[in-house]
This record gives sequence, C-alpha cells and structure tokens, in this order.
Amino acid sequence: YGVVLTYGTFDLFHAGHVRLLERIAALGSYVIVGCSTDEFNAGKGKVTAIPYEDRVEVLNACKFVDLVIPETAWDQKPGDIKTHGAELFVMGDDWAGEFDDLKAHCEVLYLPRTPDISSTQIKHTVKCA
Ligand code: C2G
Repeated sequence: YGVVLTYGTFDLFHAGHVRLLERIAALGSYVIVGCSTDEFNAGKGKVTAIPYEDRVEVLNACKFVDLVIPETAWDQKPGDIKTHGAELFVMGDDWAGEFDDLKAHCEVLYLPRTPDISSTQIKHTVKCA
C-alpha cells in the first residue's frame, strides 16, 4: 500500500503502540497517525497522563510515523482518507468491526493487539510503586 492511516491516543507511548505502528509501516509507504486531542479524549471519557502536544512530539519521533494529524471527532475519518489518499485504514483488534463502514472508502484492517501492555496498566504500576 501507499498511504496508511490509523488513529489513537498513544498515551504513555509503549511497546504495544510501537509494535502496531511497526506493522503498519511494513504495510505501506507512508504512515499517517490521527492523534486524539485532549478534548476528543475527554469525550471518550479518557484522561491522559501526557498532554496532546507531547503525545504528538513522541509520535513524530517514531521512525514508523510519517505524519501526525489531530483527531478531534469520530466522523473525520472519511474526510481524512480522501484528503490524504489513504489506501488502508488500520486499528488494533480491540476495535474489530467498529470501523467497517470505512470499507466504502479504503481497505480496513484490524491487527492483533500486543497482550499485557496498556497505558492503564502502566499508570497503575507507577501509582503502586
Ligand atoms: N494497541 C495495541 N496493543 C496494545 C495497546 C494498544 O496494538 N497493547 C493499539 C490499539 O489497538 C490502537 C492503538 O494501539 O490501534 C492506539 O491505542 P490507544 O491509544 O488506546 O487508542 P484509542 O484510545 O483506542 O483511540 O478513533 C479511534 C480512537 O482514537 C482510538
């Protein structure tokens, strides 16, 4: 594939995020990540440890990522796919089936999550340290 698109919060960037982005980068020649803004996450009921600007900086430092765009709304995906000419949309399989409507615009793929790693688990570990 050419342009591949994915979205996420990427809070407390960890190996699970890396392994997803690594697999995405192996599938396409240009990887775009829609990073959830703090306001969008509030709508998901998610409180992030790391503010949006820093999460964007970390993603931009990742060799598997070519462009980071803001994710501000659930319904921006079709427009992003068109704007950037994305041929493939990828998410971890905790989202399996949730974005099948995007098949009208591009290929949709759900990849297995990395087990036993999560931002939530890291927060808990730090809290109990
Ligand atoms: N992920 C993974 N393995 C983990 C943890 C996360 O493969 N151990 C994947 C998720 O499946 C997701 C991506 O990493 O594809 C980012 O995870 P989150 O930051 O938790 O994304 P989320 O908050 O679910 O936001 O519009 C889509 C939403 O913005 C997704």
